[in-house]
This record gives sequence, structure tokens and C-alpha cells, in this order.
Amino acid sequence: MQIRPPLSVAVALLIALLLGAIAGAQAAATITVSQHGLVFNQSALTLNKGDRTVFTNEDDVIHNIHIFGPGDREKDLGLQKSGATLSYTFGQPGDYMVRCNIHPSMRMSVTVR
Ligand SMILES: [Cu+2]
Repeated sequence: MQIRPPLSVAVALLIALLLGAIAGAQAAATITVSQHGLVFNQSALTLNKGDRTVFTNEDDVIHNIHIFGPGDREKDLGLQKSGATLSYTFGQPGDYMVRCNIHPSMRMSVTVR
């Protein structure tokens, strides 16, 4: 004769597995990077794939964020007026360089894991 666990035990195990899977999945974060005094407030940033970065322009001048990623991937976020915010989601793991096209000394590195 086969011994079978009661259905309630099987359901409880299934729920525990599902909750574990949900807890293990990392929610995407939003990180704010400010541009103030012609510098990024962080020189190096480590993010998880899918995290969103919000760039704020706290200067009185226009900036132009340009992102260079792995595999010659690049993205020009365009002109950013004083007080404006732009966001970018780093979708692929790798090493990125972020700079301002107008002020080339403004640079930061981003590592996406
Ligand atoms: Cu700039």
C-alpha cells in the first residue's frame, strides 16, 4: 500500500516554494546620480542588471549624458537643462563609462552585474 501525504501538506509545500522564489527575485532599484559643480556625485557605481538610474542636473548649465557600454553599445541621453532629470535603465551586465558630452571631464564608471 502506498503512503501519500495529505493534500494540505502538498499545498503548504508548494506555497513555501513559491514564497521562496518571490523572496529570491531581486526587485530593481532606482539610484539617483546628481550633476552638481560640473561633477557627478559618484565616480563609480555598481548596479544590478535592470536597475534604473536617475540623473539630476543641479547645475545652472546644460549637460549631455552619454553612456558607453560593453560591445560598443552607446546611448546619448541628449541635452539636459538645468533642473531636469533623465533616467536610464542598465539592461546588460558589463562595464560602462558615463560622461557629459559638453563637459568631457565629467565622467563616472558603472559596473552592472
Ligand atoms: Cu555637462
